[in-house]
Amino acid sequence: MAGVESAQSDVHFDAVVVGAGFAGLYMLYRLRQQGLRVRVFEAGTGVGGTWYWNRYPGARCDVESMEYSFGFDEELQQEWEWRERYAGQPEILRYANHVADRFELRCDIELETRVEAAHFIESNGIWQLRTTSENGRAVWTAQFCIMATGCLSSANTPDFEGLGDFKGDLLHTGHWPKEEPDLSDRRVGIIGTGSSAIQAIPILAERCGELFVFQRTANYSIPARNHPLDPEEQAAIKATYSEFREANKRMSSGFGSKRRLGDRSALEVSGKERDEEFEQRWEEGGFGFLGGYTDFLVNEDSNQLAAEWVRGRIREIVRDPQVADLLCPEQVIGCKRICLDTGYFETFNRDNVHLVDVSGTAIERITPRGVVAGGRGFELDTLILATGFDAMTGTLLRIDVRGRGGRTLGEKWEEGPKTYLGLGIEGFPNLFTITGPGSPSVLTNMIVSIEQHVEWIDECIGFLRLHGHQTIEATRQAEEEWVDHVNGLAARTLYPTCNSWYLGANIPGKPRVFMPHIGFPPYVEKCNEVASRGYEGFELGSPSFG
Ligand code: NA7
Repeated sequence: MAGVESAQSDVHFDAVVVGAGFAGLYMLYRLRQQGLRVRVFEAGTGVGGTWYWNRYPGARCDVESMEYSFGFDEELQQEWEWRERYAGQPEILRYANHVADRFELRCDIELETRVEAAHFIESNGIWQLRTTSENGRAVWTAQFCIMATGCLSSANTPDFEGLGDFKGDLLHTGHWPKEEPDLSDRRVGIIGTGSSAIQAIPILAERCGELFVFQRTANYSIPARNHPLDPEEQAAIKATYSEFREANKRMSSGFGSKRRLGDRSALEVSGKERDEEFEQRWEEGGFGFLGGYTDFLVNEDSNQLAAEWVRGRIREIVRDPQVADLLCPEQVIGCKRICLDTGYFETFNRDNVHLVDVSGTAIERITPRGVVAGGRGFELDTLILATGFDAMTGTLLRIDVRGRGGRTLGEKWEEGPKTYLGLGIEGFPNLFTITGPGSPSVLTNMIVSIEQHVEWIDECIGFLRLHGHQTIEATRQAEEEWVDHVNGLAARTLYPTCNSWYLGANIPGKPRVFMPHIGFPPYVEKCNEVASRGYEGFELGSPSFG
């Protein structure tokens, strides 16, 4: 990037943060507390990250609101009143804005500013970033570059033949317009049946004329049983909020400590006992459904018992047996992230909802007037892509990130992402990734993982400054061992058995590598150990950079 290298820096900061979602907001807050000059760049017109972009009808968090919220500030967690068991997108976005206002963060955030490139300049050991905004291009420099770019922030638009020719309204759940599109009496098609589609479909079906759901893979979904939060229940949690947060951090996924966890294999109990357990958990709703037994994600026989039980429920709910069959997933349950819904399967009993199976035939092409699939044409006024994200690495790789010797991150990650702890990358000194690949991130309550990473990075930078180190960089050996460790954990589970976005399998050509680290508590222990040993596995540069 000779252009950037030769360009004059507009302003120099101690640290730049890319993204103003929850990770970027908290990172800014922490670094400012230790006196750093920080600038955050955000492509959106507002803060909130994933909750800014994903405003499709029905968008809702699948982790309960009393848990999916910051715990770093006692006053903040006491004053904010959540309205529902699972908060909807508008409420979470209000919360993100409240955090930005409450801690006066906005003055250090550049909105509508996209980071195009981030290059490490070896001669003076700084990062140089190129941004574009309405005001044109700008160049910034900083000692530390922190990627708070989120795990699900690069929307995936499949390369459907003829997509550009479609004459109706084309929407993507991950880039939903701020002004709600009018769907009344319209013929609407939605491609995809992942979490976004499963949340949106029941609402779209009520709003539109006819709804055509193009399904490639049926998905498991458990009722969310969302409901207004009982003020007494909320007050009870708040009375011992810190203890509640700590209990959640001891859970493998960083949430769900309220729910009872089973301590046996599903194969060790009678069919009757298992049915009762499933029934009770189905009625409770939420991810706790798979918590009754210990081995669903490691033992295929055990997994099949849960999978078959859910398929039974789908067949009970959906009146047309052929439609019900198509809606019954075949893969391991929990292998793809389980969805939580409100009336998803029931929606297929409506006369205006049509399920189109594209598992064998694929979407053939998009025409100016609709979709052709399985040799049939479907005329549509609106086409919605609910086709997910280039998860965990997509956003980082869309930025022209270059480390030592001008090596691009794309080159470094050609065979899949390689990081140390999901926090640092060999060859990219002073670059941190919040909830990067190789960390628990998407297998946990994201806010808990964000807090843990932000605090670790903040303390690390504090340590470097205190001891006069100019740089920190993961060693190749530590990184290789970490990648092997993360792969090894996944290989012992059923996760690699299906085409999930955890594996990158939803994106054609993406290396098939299981990206998140399984298990939050041992991960945190490792991070703390690394720090307490003077950042073991990292090389710390001396004050005179060379
Ligand atoms: P997901 O879960 O990745 O779902 C995307 C859906 O789109 C899924 O059903 C895909 O089918 C389908 N898809 C993707 N590409 C195609 C093509 N080319 N043809 C047909 N169908 C396609 O994304 P979401 O946005 O729903 O959810 C992402 C996460 O956000 C979710 O896990 C929560 O954590 C929140 P496939 O299954 O690949 O056959």
